[in-house]
Amino acid sequence: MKRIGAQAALEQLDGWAAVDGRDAIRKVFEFTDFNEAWGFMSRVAVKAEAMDHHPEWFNVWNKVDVTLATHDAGGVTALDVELADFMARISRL
Ligand code: H2B
Repeated sequence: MKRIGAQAALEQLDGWAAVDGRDAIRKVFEFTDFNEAWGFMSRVAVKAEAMDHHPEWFNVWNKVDVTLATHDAGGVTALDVELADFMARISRL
């Protein structure tokens, strides 16, 4: 997968930001409670397995802090945009 870089990805996405010191993008999703946050993570986990493309993430109660990059490519690719788009769709449900 070809690296497109964080800036190109950010032009296509809402609410994501570049990460300092590496080519990656980050967004903190906030939910009403842990149940909603974990439900989100479960749906993303199934999608990530299907894509064989996995998020770096950290959860505390109702927040999920997500970083996306394609490790094999050394930076952000279309796979990260696809996963970010999926997160946008399901977090609005
Ligand atoms: N996820 C991400 N974000 N980047 C990768 O390069 C990647 C991955 N590679 N998930 C996959 C798994 C690879 O390690 C396996 C062996 O296919």
